[in-house]
Amino acid sequence: MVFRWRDTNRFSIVESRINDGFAEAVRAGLGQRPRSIPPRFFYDARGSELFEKICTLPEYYVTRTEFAILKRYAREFPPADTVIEFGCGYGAKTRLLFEAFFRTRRKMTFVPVDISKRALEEVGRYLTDAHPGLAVRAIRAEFDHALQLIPRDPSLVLFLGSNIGNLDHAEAVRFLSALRGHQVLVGLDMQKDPELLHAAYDDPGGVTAEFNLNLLARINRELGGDFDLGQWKHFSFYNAAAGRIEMHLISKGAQVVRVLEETHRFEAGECIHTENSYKFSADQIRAIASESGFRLEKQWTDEQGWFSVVLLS
Ligand code: AVI
Repeated sequence: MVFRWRDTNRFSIVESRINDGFAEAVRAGLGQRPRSIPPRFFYDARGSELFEKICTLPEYYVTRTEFAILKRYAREFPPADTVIEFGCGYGAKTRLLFEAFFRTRRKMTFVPVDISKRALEEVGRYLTDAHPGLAVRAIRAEFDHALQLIPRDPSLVLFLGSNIGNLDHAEAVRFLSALRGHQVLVGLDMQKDPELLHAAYDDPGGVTAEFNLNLLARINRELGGDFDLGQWKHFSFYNAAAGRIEMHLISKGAQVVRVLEETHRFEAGECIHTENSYKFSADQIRAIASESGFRLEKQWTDEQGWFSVVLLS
């Protein structure tokens, strides 16, 4: 008999307020100076696909470095009846972690949070198939909104993949503060040679450029915009003073764009700021932990010190 995970009671999915506010964010972001659109809007179906591709690029050391740390130290992570994960994606890390968790446990609940329904279903299918003692209660929602939907019982929360790096300091503290009472495993990208950072966010094959430009394509698709993608250029650089990679879209020439029945004029070289990706120092990690009301329990890193996984409790 073919195992049909959908027929079991071990997988459920709730969806809530997906892509709430895209039109409002674009209208506000293009209306302000400097112009900016929050990075959470990168992830429509095409954007999620491109991000998966970025994760496999040789230049994007982030994914494989974190994966190696998780693989090496998974047995040291604290056991919990319930594991919640913000941003599970297609779950390669999660699969690895549950292999380790189920060495010592027979029953667990997993609450993955993501905006991609396909990703949640794939993770759910794989994990319930692999672990008969696992129930998956997926939440399809933006992270901020999902904070109100996750279980309150003390759980292990996974916030991996340097997702915390896309929040500024105040946002990161606010997000982590809302998780007090749980133990939180956070993956943070460390400050390092800017050459490595530049390559990771501007790969020669142009995948990151396409990922960035897809935001304009998405505005065209969903909000009836008329951005000419050939007139825009991906630009990223490491802002050492702020400790972050910045991604921008730069107008190649003077142009007029219509979005949501409004006209926007761009001069050559004018840009739209689309993402910050913070890179951390040991001191900054300690500061974020204590400002959020957590103790920095443990820290694991790779041999080069490029990436850290920390346990906050
Ligand atoms: C999802 N996030 C952690 C990625 C990062 O590295 O900031 C998004 C990304 N942007 C460009 N490349 C990858």
